[in-house]
Amino acid sequence: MSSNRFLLPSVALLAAGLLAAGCGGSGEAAEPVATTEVAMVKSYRFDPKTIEIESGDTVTWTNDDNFTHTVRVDGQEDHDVEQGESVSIRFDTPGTYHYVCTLHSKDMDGEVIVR
Ligand SMILES: [Cu+2]
Repeated sequence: MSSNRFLLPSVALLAAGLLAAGCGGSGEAAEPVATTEVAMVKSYRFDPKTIEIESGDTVTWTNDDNFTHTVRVDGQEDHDVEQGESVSIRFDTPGTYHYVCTLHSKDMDGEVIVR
């Protein structure tokens, strides 16, 4: 599932994330994970919350929770994802893409960083 190809370069990012978490208090550290698979896990979370992909990659979100969720990348259409279903979105342009579940937007959001 998740590739380890960015493991070594991520060490510095991880340390920075831990420092930021220590200072900020609220909100979890969200160091990017190099993967194209995101699960909607119990309950009301995208896991991992921040991912890093290459341009042209397709990200698949799979709903492993007991509720219907959605994936809406900012500025794009909303996709309903029922329990056990998944949705795939291709990213061709480098950038940072924020997305939410529009049903639970206060709890469920994440980011796709396209290199
Ligand atoms: Cu949701």
